[in-house]
Amino acid sequence: MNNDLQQRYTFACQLAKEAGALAHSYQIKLVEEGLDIDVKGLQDFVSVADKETENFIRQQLIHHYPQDGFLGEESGESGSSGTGTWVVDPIDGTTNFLRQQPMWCVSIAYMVDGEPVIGVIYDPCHDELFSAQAEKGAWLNDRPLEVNQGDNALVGLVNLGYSAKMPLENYLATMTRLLEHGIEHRRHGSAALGLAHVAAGRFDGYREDFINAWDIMAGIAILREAKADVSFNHVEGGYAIQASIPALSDLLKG
Ligand code: LIP
Repeated sequence: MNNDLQQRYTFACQLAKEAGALAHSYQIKLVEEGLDIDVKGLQDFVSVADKETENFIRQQLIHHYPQDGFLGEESGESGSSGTGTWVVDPIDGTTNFLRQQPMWCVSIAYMVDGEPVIGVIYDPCHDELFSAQAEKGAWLNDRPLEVNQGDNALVGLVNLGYSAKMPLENYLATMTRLLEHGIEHRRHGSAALGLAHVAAGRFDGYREDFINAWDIMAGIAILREAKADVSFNHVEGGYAIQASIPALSDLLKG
């Protein structure tokens, strides 16, 4: 299985970059030609770019790994998960993408027995590939990643996500608690990229109280290999996620 996992990891890294180039080409066309956009819900959009990028990823995976299952944000579940399941968000940070902003990425995870064992997050706007394979370390392009293991976060900066599916009070309480402890926050609108940036040391933590599997599973695989504190649990219809340097875990959790 390890050899198969290594082959899947190498394949997923290349696939994420190809899919990222395709999505980026749509974003460039967006400026000149516009895109058909559907509204899935409050602040929840999907465009032909999301659908075509996910279709490209799914077709490549079905061709090379027909025995694997697939779960994508736009097309749902397909195939059997006898060996494992690919979990894909073709464009995470869709709202940013559609407003021609750079904070978006392609997120591809491979899960076995309910656990992410491969995580690949590609940011085409900065040509940054965040990746990990279980027990093989986390990487940003060719640089190994490990989060700050110290017990004093010199300058605390966290990235928060918000979903209208959770009470606004929870989000406001988290922001208030952090600010009262002198911890600054940002909100970029891409969970996958936010999680990858924690692994890269650009943030000390990420928290979102309602999120989907395709937004977080690649980031969880990467953060575990980067020795972050990672916790995620089922909530009705999705997950809650928190990941941070050890020094911030308790404060971020509240
Ligand atoms: C987004 C997440 C973000 C969340 C947004 C949205 P999408 O994913 O990455 O963290 O707050 O509501 O779910 O829709 O851009 O793939």
